Amino acid sequence: MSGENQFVVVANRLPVDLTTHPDGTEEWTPSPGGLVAALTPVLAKQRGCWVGWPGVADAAPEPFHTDDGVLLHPVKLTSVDYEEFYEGFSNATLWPLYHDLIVPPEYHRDWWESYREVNLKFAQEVAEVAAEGATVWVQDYQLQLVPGILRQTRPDLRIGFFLHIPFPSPDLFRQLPWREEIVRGLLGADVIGFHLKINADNFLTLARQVAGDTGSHIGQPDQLAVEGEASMNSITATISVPDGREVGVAAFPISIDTASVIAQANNADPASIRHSLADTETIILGVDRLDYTKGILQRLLAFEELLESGALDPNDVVLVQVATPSRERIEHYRTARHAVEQAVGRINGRFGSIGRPVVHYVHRSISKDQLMGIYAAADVMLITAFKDGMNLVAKEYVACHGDGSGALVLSEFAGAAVELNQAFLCNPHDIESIKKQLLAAVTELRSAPEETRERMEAMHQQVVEHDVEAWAKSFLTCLERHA
Ligand code: ADQ
Repeated sequence: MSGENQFVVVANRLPVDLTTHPDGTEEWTPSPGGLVAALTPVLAKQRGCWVGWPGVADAAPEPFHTDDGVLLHPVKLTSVDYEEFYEGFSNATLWPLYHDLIVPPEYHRDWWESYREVNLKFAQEVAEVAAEGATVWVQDYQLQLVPGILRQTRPDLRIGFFLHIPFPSPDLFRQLPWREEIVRGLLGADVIGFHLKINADNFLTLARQVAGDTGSHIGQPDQLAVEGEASMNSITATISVPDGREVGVAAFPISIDTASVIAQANNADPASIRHSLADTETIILGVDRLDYTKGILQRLLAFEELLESGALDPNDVVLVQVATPSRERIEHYRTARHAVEQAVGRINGRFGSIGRPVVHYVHRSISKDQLMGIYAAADVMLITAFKDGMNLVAKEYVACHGDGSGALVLSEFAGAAVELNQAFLCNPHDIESIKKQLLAAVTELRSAPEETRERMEAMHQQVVEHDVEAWAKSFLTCLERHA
């Protein structure tokens, strides 16, 4: 069983969602999130095949080509798959576990069974479309068993795996009742990539524990042997597995399509956005999927306290919060949204005036052009994620400020803080730290703009030199050399 495609990406979601309108007509719209933003330009360049779910349960559209020449190959998920595999095991078990238990993960055997079955389904679809000897790049936490299944069914393939979210410390990961199966699934790949060295180190430590190399042995002795230390963009650490392969493990920090973000920002009209915000002196911006990991409430509370104490004047600051709807049927997401919307209402009630809210809240997806315009108009980007694999929003913002304008307040716990370390770094678990760094950014912009300019120029240079094409090339070159 093999197909014709030499390069296949498999991800939970296709880069487009199938939307059915009330009159029954169907339309494909871009799907949200960082993985799609990063991989779309890579696939277009390779003219590859993208295997993924079309965003609605029980739909099985035919494969088709995009305008960029990418073949989209939809995988059908039933509504039970959606509940148990997607909302359940992926987003209520793995997501909180991998984000350091910001909310408690739930462990249910039914969800695990569904995760296994759906991973099998994805692997079967890949096996059908991938040519003999093709390169298959498996994406993210929803599909961690796919490398292992493909290794069994299609040993001819070259298999890479990339995790877009953090990999937790082994002490947390060990909570997972199906920890050994997940590790074995990942070890089906030739190369396993993470954003940061710390994530790769966590995985290597875990593999040592599975192998029984340490005091805290977690499974059957598995004839694994771990060699070397993880590094960035090259394979210097390997895990020997029982079938004789050496699996490479490394960090590959993801990035954005910097040139196209810059082009979109250059076409934007930030003056008209500023004007629609009453030409307020300082525009502060938040852009996130509405997810409890992103710390949106904490940022609103910090802003509120700065208004309350008089450190910020509601006449010359405004906070724009774009919060894209996400995973809305999961309880912790509904609770997070409720808390955010309550805070927005309260802050506007306390500090806004008629026709002049102090917080502008948008709870929907907006076009990339609009988003780039808002980035370009914003004076301060405020990112307060409790934990984030990378955070592409931070990189998009600095890409839009090649003129050195603007300031970035960035959580220490976002992967992006490793590369964008000239930002005003804050601890989102500490409201005083968010307040301090937000105020420092606003004050420096107003009183020492040349210093803010230096920071922004350095960060802009970083994203110009390290774009998503470089990221993909780095991963795929390692995969080619190592497999
Ligand atoms: P996400 O958690 O989705 O990604 P992020 O990296 O910030 O987070 O990417 C969000 C993307 O969605 C950005 O490209 C942004 O422009 C876009 N976006 C957000 N709100 C939008 C809106 N309202 N309208 C249109 N577009 C919007 C996951 C991980 C991250 C990791 C990425 C990539 O959680 O840590 O950086 O994958 O690996």
